[in-house]
Amino acid sequence: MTKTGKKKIGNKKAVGRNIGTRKAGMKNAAAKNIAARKATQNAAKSRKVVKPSTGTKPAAKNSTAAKAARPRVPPPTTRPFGQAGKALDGVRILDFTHVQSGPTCTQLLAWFGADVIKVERPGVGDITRGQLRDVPNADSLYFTMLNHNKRSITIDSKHPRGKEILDRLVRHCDVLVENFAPGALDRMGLTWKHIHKLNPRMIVASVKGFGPGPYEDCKVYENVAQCAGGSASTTGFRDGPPLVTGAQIGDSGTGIHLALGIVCALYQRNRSGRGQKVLAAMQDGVLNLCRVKLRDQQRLKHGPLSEYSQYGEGVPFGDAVPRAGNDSGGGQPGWILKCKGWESDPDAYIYFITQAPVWESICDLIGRPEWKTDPDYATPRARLPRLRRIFDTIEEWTKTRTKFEVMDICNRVDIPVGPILSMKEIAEEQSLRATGTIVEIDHPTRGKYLSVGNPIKMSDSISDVVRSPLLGEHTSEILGKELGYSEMEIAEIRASGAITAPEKTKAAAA
Ligand code: CAO
Repeated sequence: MTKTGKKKIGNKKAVGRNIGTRKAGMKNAAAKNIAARKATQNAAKSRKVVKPSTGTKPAAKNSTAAKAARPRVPPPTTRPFGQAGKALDGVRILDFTHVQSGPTCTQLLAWFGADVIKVERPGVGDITRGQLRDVPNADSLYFTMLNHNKRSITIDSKHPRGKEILDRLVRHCDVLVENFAPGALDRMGLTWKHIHKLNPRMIVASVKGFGPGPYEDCKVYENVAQCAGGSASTTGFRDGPPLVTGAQIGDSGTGIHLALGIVCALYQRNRSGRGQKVLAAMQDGVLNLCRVKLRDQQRLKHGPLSEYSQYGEGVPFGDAVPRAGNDSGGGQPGWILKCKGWESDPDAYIYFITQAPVWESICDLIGRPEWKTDPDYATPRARLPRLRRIFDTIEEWTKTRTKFEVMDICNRVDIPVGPILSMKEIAEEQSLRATGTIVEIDHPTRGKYLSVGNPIKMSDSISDVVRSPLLGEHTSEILGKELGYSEMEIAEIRASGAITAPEKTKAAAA
């Protein structure tokens, strides 16, 4: 516990948690959440508008000139916190995405209030609906967790009437988002030229595996991108093979990049009136997230990378950035250390950073006060060749405490540490529930499940998580209400096979 009685996770950040005191953690976190919301509300109420200086004598109060000079800033909303509408209200997305990268992007936009219309192949839908299924005949978690807050319409994009509906949707929407294999959108007839002719304001946003170049025609999945973007070669241990990471930096990471590109294109459209193409290549997205390793690649020319533990171990560097195990990516050495129970619990570990400003506290904590003045240990530079010995010594101490005890003790004296939380622990973490980062969703065919809510919190655009749509759930609604087809026309379209599964697909799916 801290002096104020709040539990902390990570340096300085107060977040309720800890298996043993989970309920208290939840109460603290929930109370904190409510208090933060109230504080923001009050701040909004008392916010003063600073008038720009005109350089002339201020006009008399309440004069017509003074009123005209007042900047037109809407008053703070009187609606309940976060209910003043959503950031992307009014933006319509024609969502042609599938699998993970594209759906991550459109789900984010939907959380911010965009109307996302997901187009799916009749009878089949996004392939992930049926992949990694845990509940028979229900949409998989793979699908449901990536497609919240969207509507689903089924359209055969290669059927003449399907093409006609798509043309109407292009006219109706602001953004088309897709992550098909290269060339697939063009083969559907939805070339940039065709789209731009129908709707010059439309933004066409794509995820592809690679940008223009030798690999531009390749199909790409997550791990291919992690390897081609430089992540795998720099992940893992020096004496082992390259490793991919569990964080989906290729798929979800690129989806997030694309979402930013779309919002920027919408902003630019306000000035230019035109749509534009937005491309996020997975290789580029991964590399962007690995930029510190390209930094290190260039530093190599000027000498060994002294913060990598191989430096202290006397292992020479080659001509490319090596895998650095659990070395800290920044200038403060860190490592993963065993905690009490590590023999049976694969996650009884903690990340421990020997941050220079708190070195003396670390020495006291681990019973090595003499290291505070010993010239071999007293300075960061002196410690670099001795990191292995230092971490082994710290580990002797961490092994006597649980990871949560280590965290509590270290945070009291500002030592940055992080427990290795299992997915089970995260799923049970009440403070994440209180902030809406972990949410429980009810689904008509699969029942209740946990999902990750919007990790980006905005005070005026709260993201409620709405269950993912069933395949084609909104087909009639979109055709009728959005696109203006009459009931008779919808019946004709249905009979044409443009929005329904061909008989053989139905039979195969059954
Ligand atoms: N009606 C009719 N046809 C449809 C349709 C619809 N509503 N929706 C899709 N299709 C068709 C496409 O037109 C395409 O047909 P053609 O090949 O005849 O043009 C076909 O379905 C398959 O599209 P695809 O090639 O994109 O799909 P795939 O399963 O073969 O490949 C993937 C999947 C992900 C490798 C590929 O889409 C890709 O490389 N995408 C770009 C990179 C990316 O986003 N990767 C991340 C995926 S998440 O891990």
